[in-house]
Amino acid sequence: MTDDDDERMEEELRELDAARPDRPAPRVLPKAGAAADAPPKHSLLIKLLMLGDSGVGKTTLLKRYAEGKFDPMIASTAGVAYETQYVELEGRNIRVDIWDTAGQERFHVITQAYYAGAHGIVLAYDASEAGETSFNNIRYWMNAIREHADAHCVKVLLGNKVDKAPKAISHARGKAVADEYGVGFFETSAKSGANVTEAFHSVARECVLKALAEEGVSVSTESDAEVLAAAATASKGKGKRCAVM
Ligand SMILES: Nc1nc2c(ncn2[C@@H]2O[C@H](COP(=O)(O)OP(=O)(O)O)[C@@H](O)[C@H]2O)c(=O)[nH]1
Ligand SMILES: [Mg+2]
Repeated sequence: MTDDDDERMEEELRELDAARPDRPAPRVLPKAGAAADAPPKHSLLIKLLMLGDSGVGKTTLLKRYAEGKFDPMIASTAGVAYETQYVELEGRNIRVDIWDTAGQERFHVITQAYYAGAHGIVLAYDASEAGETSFNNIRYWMNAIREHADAHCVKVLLGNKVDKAPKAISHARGKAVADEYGVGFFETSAKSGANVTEAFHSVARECVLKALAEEGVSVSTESDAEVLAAAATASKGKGKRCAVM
């Protein structure tokens, strides 16, 4: 790397730093149809984080989830740093804030502040032919998560761009890595929309169940009860990881 490269990188990092989640959150505009200045009431706030190599489709996935559309021009824009969704999960109105790494991942220098307070992490790789490196880097990201994020943070692995042929990373390979790390796994396409909502809701729901377990709220179905019991055991003696409001 030349001094020029160093300077350019530092400059770019300074700009990217402005989008860090520990900065005051930008005002969230109400979705179409919602009354201005009246965002839906929520009883739980969940913070999710998008991680993975540059180009795997994090920003596009977030756009697809939050706005229901595929925007092929997204890479040429500054990107979205933050999206808010209001969803009903487990009978509660949940506010889900999703932070996008907005370029930092190119330098693999995502700061600890970025991970701080995240209840859930959506880690993505590109399952198409161009994505082999992003798949191999899952280990790098898992190590970074172990180092910087809360130990009980919920994680989900996404093999994205499954619409794109030829596919290079099979479902079995993706699932094997997810199982190795004990995290959920979805094959997604931000282009077709396949599994995108399911993936985000799965991680958000697990965060909600953990939060409710910490509140001591009981739930009805057996599988929920199991998740709650596991979450309660895991969280014994730990601080709250979901803001209960
Ligand atoms: N075919 C296909 N292209 C995608 C998909 N998701 C993202 N892309 C494209 O991949 C490129 C990188 O996406 P972007 O969201 O900027 O990736 P990021 O760097 O991880 O945020 C863009 O050209 C997207 O249009 C997908 O599911 N299928
Ligand atoms: Mg991006």
